[in-house]
Amino acid sequence: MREKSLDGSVNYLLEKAKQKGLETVWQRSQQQEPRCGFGELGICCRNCYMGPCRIDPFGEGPQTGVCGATAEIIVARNFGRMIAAGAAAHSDHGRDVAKTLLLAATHPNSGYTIRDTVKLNNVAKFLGISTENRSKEDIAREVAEKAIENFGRQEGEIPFIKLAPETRQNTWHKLDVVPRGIDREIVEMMHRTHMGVDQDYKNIILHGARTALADGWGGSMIATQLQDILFGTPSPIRGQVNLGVLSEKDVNIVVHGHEPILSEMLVAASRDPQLLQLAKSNGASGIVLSGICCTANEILLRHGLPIAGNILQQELAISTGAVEAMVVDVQCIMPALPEICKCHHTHLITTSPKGKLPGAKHFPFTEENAYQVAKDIVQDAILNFPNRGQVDIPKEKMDLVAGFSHEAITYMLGGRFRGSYKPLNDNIINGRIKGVAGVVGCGNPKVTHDRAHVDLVKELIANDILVVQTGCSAVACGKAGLLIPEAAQKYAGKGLAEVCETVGIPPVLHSGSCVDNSRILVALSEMVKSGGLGKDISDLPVAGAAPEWMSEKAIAIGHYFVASGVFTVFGVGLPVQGSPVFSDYLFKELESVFGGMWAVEPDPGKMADMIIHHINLKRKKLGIEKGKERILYDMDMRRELSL
Ligand code: SF4
Ligand code: MSK
Repeated sequence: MREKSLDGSVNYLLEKAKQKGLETVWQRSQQQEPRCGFGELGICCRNCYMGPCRIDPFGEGPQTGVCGATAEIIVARNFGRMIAAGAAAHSDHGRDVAKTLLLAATHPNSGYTIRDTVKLNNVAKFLGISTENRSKEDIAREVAEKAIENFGRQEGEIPFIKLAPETRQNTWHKLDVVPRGIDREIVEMMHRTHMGVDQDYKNIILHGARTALADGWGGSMIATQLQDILFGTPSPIRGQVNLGVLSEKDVNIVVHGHEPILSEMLVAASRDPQLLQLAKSNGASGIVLSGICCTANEILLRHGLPIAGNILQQELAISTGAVEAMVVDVQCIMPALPEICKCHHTHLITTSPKGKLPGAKHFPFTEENAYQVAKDIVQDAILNFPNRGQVDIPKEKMDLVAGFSHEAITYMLGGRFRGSYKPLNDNIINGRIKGVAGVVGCGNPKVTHDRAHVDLVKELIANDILVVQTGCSAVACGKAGLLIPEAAQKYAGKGLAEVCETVGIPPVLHSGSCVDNSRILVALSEMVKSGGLGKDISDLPVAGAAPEWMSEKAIAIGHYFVASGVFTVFGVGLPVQGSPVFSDYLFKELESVFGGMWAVEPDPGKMADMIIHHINLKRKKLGIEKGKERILYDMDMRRELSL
């Protein structure tokens, strides 16, 4: 039988859960076998009630739905709706961050402050907002208002596309896919895919690009940029990862979901002296705040707080019996959590009006009452500590370094005065680094947990490809010990290891949460602007991958990478394969439209081969396939240059 996880702590707790008769995502996944083939291939439609309809993939049964929709129309509509849902999730996150920035700017007692004024000024200047002789609050107010405008705008263009190289912007203009307003593109996708509207799969996927770009260069970009202003731009920081970060002697609060608006306040509340005293008087040594999923990445990047695990570990964290409260907001929270909490003392706490769970305690969290609610939640967890029963925390935990924002990478590569991507480009040109791959995305119980992430990344770095990560993929590789500088010597090829050692970075850079994929877009744009590697993102020797994806957000991310010119490979499978016409379009023809295209390959070894082949092809096109022997600038030489 296929092993459930690469992670020993997961296999251990799964065995324990089985003995206790607890059900987890793995059992439920097995119960779904054999899965509906029509659904897996994307060829079922229930967009109207003349259906549901399905296409026979073997060509013997119906080849159209009742309305006459063909396989390619059905698949394209389903794909378009996944993009819309993913873009909506990221963008609604961005909207809440923009509203929080506005609150911080206009209500000094809200508990939120503006931590990064350098970033505030940079974003303000980019948006054409004057910063001369103005208070940071005044500037932040205008930045927030301008950001909020992007959601409801009907005409015009979202401003952040101007961060992309000019050639890329021209492609988008020619194709007429520059997003106007974020909400507008999502609504239009839902309209186009309603029964009887857009019947041209190529046209649907073009609007899919506009919708996805509204996420990557819009909603997600706003979330990342404004979170940095509010909570600080990440820079390299040490932390720890895996279920072993849960503490036997402390109150464990696990925060799970996506938006740092909540977790930042919980961080502050967990350090409140009165609450720490209360923890002690209830028999605990202190309070440990850790995270699951992208909220975990947010608190790690900005505070060095530990990560308990990625998406598939949410139930297992509770099954340790050591979690007093799991506090959730939005996205990736399994509806199964209340059931597993019933067998333990853990309080499941919801906080968002958008995400409630029957059986959970609800603490209504608004940006205006944030700190008080965070304190109430921490107090609730502390008072639950004496109810703890038997505790079984696996030993596994691993050190990691995270926090590689675009700004941090610039600084590390070029120093304070000459920060730029030029040293990276130089090392790509001289062949020490062959290229860059973004490896991101979720976990999926259909495949061995963490294995595809780790195997793929190991093979890429062994072949001198620098890896940039976000989301649950970064957590998987963190657990496997790939996010420490020492990993360069152990796993990376000679050239990459040399560069990592000189600069002092791991061969795998953790850049943040799912919305922080926008950091990768900015990094790619900077690589183009730094020169020597072509004029467009599609010229760069780079690729993207989501080896264990499951979320609609991953589809939106995949499509904005493709529309930005990046070759992007997904593992597990893709619900488009029921239409050979549509699959051919995504996997072959789309490259002639965007310079980037989709691919699907569940085997991580083959996925690595595809990425390496693609990167080599791009190197050849750039005329750098052999790599010119260039001087590698070490820190001293760069310092000299800066003087
Ligand atoms: Fe069937 Fe067409 Fe209705 Fe879809 S939109 S359910 S294919 S009739
Ligand atoms: S949390 S979207 S499972 S990466 Fe961003 Fe992880 Fe995927 Fe959720």
